[in-house]
Amino acid sequence: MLVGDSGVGKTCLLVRFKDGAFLAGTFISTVGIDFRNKVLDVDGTKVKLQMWDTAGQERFRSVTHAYYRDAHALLLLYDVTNKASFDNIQDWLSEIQEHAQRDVVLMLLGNKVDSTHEREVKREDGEKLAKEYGLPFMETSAKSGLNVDLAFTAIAKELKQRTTKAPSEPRFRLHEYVKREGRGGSCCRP
Ligand SMILES: Nc1nc2c(ncn2[C@@H]2O[C@H](COP(=O)(O)OP(=O)(O)OP(=O)(O)O)[C@@H](O)[C@H]2O)c(=O)[nH]1
Ligand SMILES: [Mg+2]
Repeated sequence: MLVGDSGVGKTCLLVRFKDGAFLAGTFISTVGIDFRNKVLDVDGTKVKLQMWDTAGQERFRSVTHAYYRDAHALLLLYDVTNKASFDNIQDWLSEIQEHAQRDVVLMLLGNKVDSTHEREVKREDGEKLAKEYGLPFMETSAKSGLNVDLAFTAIAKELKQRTTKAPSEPRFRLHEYVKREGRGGSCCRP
């Protein structure tokens, strides 16, 4: 399930992952909740992801609350070109704490990193917040596709191992995977 302020790019991120395209043009705000499916091959096993795209607008909050309880994973988004969406992450985390399962897989994403000139939230600030709450974190772009497949694949891997892992298999480590595979880091990747 994707959550976060209206306009941060939840629908675009999902469309990028599902169809490999970017919805340019006018912004059509999601009403209530939309469902999309995609079957992924995760290490040789087919995993069907049912993805719930929620409306960020306040007036739909009571509709979306009802879905938290059934979500196995949450992608919490902010927009790196909109400081307010980042400041609201704490409120979203409270919502999640109140409505979601305690063991829900949670990941923080800073979207729209392609808009370098309009950036208002530094990568380090995202990292710091994620660390504070113990969340895996990545910066993404629905426009360029940066880290989009990776975010969903990481979630799929984590969910798959939660349901099917044999005791002899090495444990999948979501934090480390995201850190290792994520692009656009301060280290050596472009
Ligand atoms: N530059 C850039 N623009 C983006 C990106 N992702 C989304 N946008 C733009 O941001 C606007 C909002 O995107 P949506 O995906 O519809 O936002 P949302 O989070 O689904 O909003 P709600 O449905 O209202 O909650 C659109 O005009 C998109 O074109 C991105 O990665 N880069
Ligand atoms: Mg939307």
